Amino acid sequence: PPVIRREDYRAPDWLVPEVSLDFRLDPAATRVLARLEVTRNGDHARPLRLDGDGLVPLVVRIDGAAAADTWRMDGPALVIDLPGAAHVIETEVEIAPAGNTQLMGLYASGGLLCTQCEPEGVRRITFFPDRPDVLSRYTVRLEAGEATYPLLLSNGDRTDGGGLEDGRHWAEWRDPFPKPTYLFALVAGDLAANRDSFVTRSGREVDLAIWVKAADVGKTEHAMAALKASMAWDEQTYGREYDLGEFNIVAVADFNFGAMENKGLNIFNSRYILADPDTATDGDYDGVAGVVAHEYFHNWSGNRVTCRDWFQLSLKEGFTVFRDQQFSADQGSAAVGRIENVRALRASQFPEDAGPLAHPIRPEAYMEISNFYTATIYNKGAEVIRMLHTLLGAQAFRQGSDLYFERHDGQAATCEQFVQAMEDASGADLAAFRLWYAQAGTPRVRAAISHEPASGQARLTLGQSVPATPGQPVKQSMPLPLRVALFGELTGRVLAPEQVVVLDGPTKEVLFEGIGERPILSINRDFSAPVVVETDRSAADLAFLSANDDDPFARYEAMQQLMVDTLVVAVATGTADHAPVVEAVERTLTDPALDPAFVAEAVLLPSEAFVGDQMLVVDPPAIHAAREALRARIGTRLEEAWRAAYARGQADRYEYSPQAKGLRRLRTVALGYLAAAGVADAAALAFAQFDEADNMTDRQGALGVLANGRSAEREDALDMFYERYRGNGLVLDKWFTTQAVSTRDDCLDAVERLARHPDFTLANPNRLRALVGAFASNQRAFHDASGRGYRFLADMVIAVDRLNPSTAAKLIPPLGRWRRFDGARAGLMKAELRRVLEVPGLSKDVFEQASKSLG
Ligand code: HT7
Ligand code: ZN
Repeated sequence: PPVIRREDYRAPDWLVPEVSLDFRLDPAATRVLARLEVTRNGDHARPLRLDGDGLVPLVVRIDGAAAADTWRMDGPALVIDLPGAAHVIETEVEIAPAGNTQLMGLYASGGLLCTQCEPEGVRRITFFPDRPDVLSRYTVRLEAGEATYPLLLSNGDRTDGGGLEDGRHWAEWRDPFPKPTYLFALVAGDLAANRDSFVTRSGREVDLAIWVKAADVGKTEHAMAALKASMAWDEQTYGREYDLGEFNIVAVADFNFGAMENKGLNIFNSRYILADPDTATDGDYDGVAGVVAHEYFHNWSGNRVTCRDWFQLSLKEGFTVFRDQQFSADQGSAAVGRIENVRALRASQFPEDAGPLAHPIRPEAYMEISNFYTATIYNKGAEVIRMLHTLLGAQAFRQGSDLYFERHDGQAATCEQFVQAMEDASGADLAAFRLWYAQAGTPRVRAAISHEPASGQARLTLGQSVPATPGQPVKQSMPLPLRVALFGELTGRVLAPEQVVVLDGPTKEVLFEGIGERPILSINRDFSAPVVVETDRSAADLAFLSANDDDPFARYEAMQQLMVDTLVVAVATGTADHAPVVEAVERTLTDPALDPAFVAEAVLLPSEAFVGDQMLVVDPPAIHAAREALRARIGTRLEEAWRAAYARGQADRYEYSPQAKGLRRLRTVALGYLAAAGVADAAALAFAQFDEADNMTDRQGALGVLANGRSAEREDALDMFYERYRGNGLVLDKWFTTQAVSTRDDCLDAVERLARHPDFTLANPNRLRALVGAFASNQRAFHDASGRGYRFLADMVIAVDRLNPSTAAKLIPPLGRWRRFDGARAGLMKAELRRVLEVPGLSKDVFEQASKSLG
C-alpha cells in the first residue's frame, strides 16, 4: 500500500463551500444524491478528484447536464475535468448499509442506520474530496420508512420535514458551520430521548437530547448530567460556548471506538452513555462522564478549529484529552484522576513508544490513518499539552488557547499553529519545545541528590536521554519540566518547596541552599513530564515519601517504585525482602487522614505487564509468581487491617458519591488481598458480596476475586452472573473480560472455550475487545510458553480482518512486543505475525501493523 507523507501535503485543488446530500434510506439499498458547489482553489488546471471507496456512479451531472466524456474513474476515485472557476456537480450512488461490517461509512446497528465518517468514511457514502481541509456547509435531506425509522437526525438544526406517500417521511437538517467530511453524520431509527436544555452564558437556550432504545432511557441520567456540566465547564474554563440550537447524542451498540464528535450529533458506543447502579461500575460511570465531556469539548477543539491533515490528529485529540482530564479532575478527586491518567499512559503508551510502532505525536508517514488513533496521539499528546500548561502557567495558557480559537475559528489548523498561538500569547520561546511534536520515544531522566552538611548545600544532578525509535536513531534533548521538592529525612519537613526545574539539555545541576539535614528527593511530582525517572533512592527513602510526601501523585509513585524494585529483585534472584513494602502498605492503609479512593490506588501492586516493562527480558511466569507471593505476603501480614478496610466499605445501601466510590474501591481491593492471603472465609466473603450487592461495582469486584480462585463458589457466581445479565450486551462483556483476565493457570483454555460460546461474536467490537483484547493484556496467559496464546490472537486477527480491518489491526500490537521476550517466545510471536502477513487479501490496516511489528 502507498505511504502518505506529511511533507507531501498540498492544499486542495478544489473547495466545496456548499453541499446538499439527499438520502433515500434503506438498509439493503440506500440511494445517495449529492450536489456539490465546487470552486477552483488557486491558479491551476488540475481536474476535480472526488474520493470514493467501493462506489459506482449511477449519475454524474455537471452544471445540470449529464457529461459522460468529462469524467472518468481513477481506481476508486471519480475524476472530472472542469473548465471554469466554479461548478455544480451532482452524483448519485447506491450503498448497502446492512452489509457494511467495517462500521465505517453508513452502517446498520441493532435496527438503526448510522454513520461513522472519521477518518475516511464519507468516501464509502458519496463521492467527495474526503480530507479534513475541505470545509463545507451541509444541507441534508433524509427520507425513510416512518414505522421503522421514525427518528431522522443529522448535523446542525432541523429545518423542515414531513410525511410522504407509502408510509415514508423526511426531514431536512442544516448545519451553518463549515465542517470537514469526517464530522458529517446521520442517524435513522426508532429511539426514545432523555430531553433537557442548557442556557448558555449569553442566554441562548440549547435543546439537549440523548437518544437510546426506549428501555434504556432510565440509564441516561449520568450522561445528561455530564453533558450539562461539560457545557458549563467549557464556558468557565476556556470561555467556549455551544453554538447550535440543538445538541443530540445517539447511543449505538456496534461502534469501532468510544464515541464520535460529529457536529451537533455525537454518536456514542452505548457503553459510554448507559449507566445505572445495577449494570455499570463506578469506573463505567467515570468513563461515561469522561467521554461525554471529551466529545463535547471537541465542539471547539476539533470542530470549530479542525485539523489541516491527519498528521495533525493530536492537535484535536491531545488537546481534547487534556481538557477532559482537567474537567474530570475538577469534578472528582484530582489526585486519583492523575494516578489513573498515568497508569493508562504507562499501560499503553509507554510500551508503544518503546516498540516497533513508536511514532511522534505528529507522525511523518502512514499507510492507513485508522492505525494512528493511538495512545501516543491521544495520551502522550495530552501530556505534551499539560507540559505547555506547566511551563506557561494557567493564565498564559488560557491566553494562548483564546488566541488559538480566535485566530483559527472556521479553519483547518496545524500543531505548529497551536504552538505559535501559545508562543505569541505568552511571549515564551517554545522553539525547543516543538521537539515534543517531532521525536518519538519516552525520555529517561537520571536524578541524583548529594548533600554537604557543612555548607548546607544540596546538589541535584539531572541527565536525560531519549531512546532510538524506528526511523529516529539519534535524538536531541527535550525540555522536560520536572516538579521537584526536597524533604528532610530527620524532621520530615519540606526543605525546599516545589519548583519547576526545566531540564533542557543533556544534563543540568540545581543547587539548593540552607539544607540542614539529608534531603530526600521528590521528583516529577504530579507526573509533570511523561518520562521515566531513574534515581538511586533507597527503599527507606521511598517508604518515607510514600508516607510523607505532600504531593499525592509522588506519594503513590514512591510506593509503586518500592513495589517494582522489590518485584524486580524477586524475579532476578528468586527472593526479596517483602518487609519494606508490607510496612509502607500498612502505613497507608491505616492512615485515617487519607482518602479511601487514594488508598485503594496506592496499595495496589503494579501490573505484571508493568513489571515486565522494567526488565530487559520479560519472564512472565516468574513475574507472576513473584507478584503473587508479594500479594499473599501483604494479605497475610495485614489481615486485620484488610478486614477493617473491608468492613468499613460495607454500606447500608448504594450511594453515588466520591466518598462512597472510594470506600467501594477499597473494599474490593481489601477482598482481593484477603483472597491472596488464602484466609479460610475469602470465597464465602466474596460470594456474599457478589450475591448481596446492590450495585455492579461490588458485584463485579467480587466476581473478579472469585474468578481468580478455585472455590466452588466461583462457578456458581459465573453462572449466576451470566443468567442474570445474558440479555444485556454491555454487562455480558464484563463476564467475558473477567474470565479473560483471570490469574488462573487454565485461563487460556477458558478463553479458547469462550471464543466458541454462542454469545461471542466477531462482529461487535465491544465483545471482541472484552474477550480477545482483555486476554492479550493478561501477560502470563497470553505469553504461555506453548505459543497457543499467540496463535489464538493471530487467528482472531485473520478472522476479524475479513469483517472489520481497523478493529483487527488494533489487536496486533501485543504480538509486536517479541523483542522483549526470550528467543523461544519471540520466535513463536514472529511466526504468527508472518502467518498473518501471508493471508491473501489482507487489509492495509493489518498489513501496516503486522509488517511494522515484524520489523
Ligand atoms: N475522534 C473520534 C475518533 C473515532 C474513530 C477513529 C477511527 C475509527 C473509528 C472512530 N470513531 C471515532 C473519537 C474521539 O477521539 O473523540
Ligand atoms: Zn477525541
